[in-house]
Amino acid sequence: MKLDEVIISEIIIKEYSRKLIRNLDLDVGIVGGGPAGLVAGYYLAQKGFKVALFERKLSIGGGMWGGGMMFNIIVVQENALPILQEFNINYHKYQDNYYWANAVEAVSTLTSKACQAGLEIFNLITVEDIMVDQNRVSGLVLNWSVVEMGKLHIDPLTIKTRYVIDATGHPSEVSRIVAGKSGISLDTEEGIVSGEKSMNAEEGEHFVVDQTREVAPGLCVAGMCACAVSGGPRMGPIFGGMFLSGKKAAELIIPKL
Ligand code: 48H
Repeated sequence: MKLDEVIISEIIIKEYSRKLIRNLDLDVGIVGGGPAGLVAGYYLAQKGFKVALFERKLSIGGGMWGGGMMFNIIVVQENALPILQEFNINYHKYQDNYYWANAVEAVSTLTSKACQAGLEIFNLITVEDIMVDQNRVSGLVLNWSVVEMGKLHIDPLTIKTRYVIDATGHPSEVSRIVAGKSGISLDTEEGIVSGEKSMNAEEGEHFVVDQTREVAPGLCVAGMCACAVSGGPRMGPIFGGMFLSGKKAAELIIPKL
């Protein structure tokens, strides 16, 4: 049978529109498709929650593709190995407590397993604002990333969420929006994003997991964003803390849904 170009277009337009409509009202909306967001999405989807992840860029994976300084190897410490095992990501021992994995395999496998668990991923979409209802974060305001890049004056669309996970990494974009314009103070000393501190791998890796928490009603932070919001150190290209933080975010939210 001859292939019809218009049917191909029709499938894409209809099925993407259906996917978008299915996700207008979510249990959890995750902002950012780095390691923390992907791991959180996997564990939430696996438990059957309606969860979608929005990523500004074309590619999912955030800062993990490039390992350290574009050497595409990641380092993972012992206590995060169960997560690599859960995803079936290969790893190798370097010495006690230092393991390494292929960054490309890690990103692609996390992404694949999260999709297969039921996480809906929307790339090329930027979260530009949030919705607030009765002093609680209640939704996300979305626009195409090219609208932002092209500085086009085009109004966004919105989706409802019971919880939002800010997994936007170093810039902690959603938390900054909440602190800056929603009228809700963050649960930090100053009520705003405290700001990330200089590098300390040992402290940073503990801090990121400890400070994965609900920082405002309806808003949980995970990954590098948790360090930035609560004022912890960065840790460089060791990724165990990002994986553990993503898992903790899912575990914190699940009993509240
Ligand atoms: C849609 C957005 C928006 C937005 C940002 O940076 P990431 O990889 O974040 P984590 O926390 O999962 O992992 C951090 C890790 O990659 C890292 O940078 C480490 C360990 N650094 C240590 C150090 O010392 O430097 O991913 C965040 C993602 C990115 O892909 C952004 O494009 C995306 O979030 N994003 N997506 N709407 N408003 N803001």
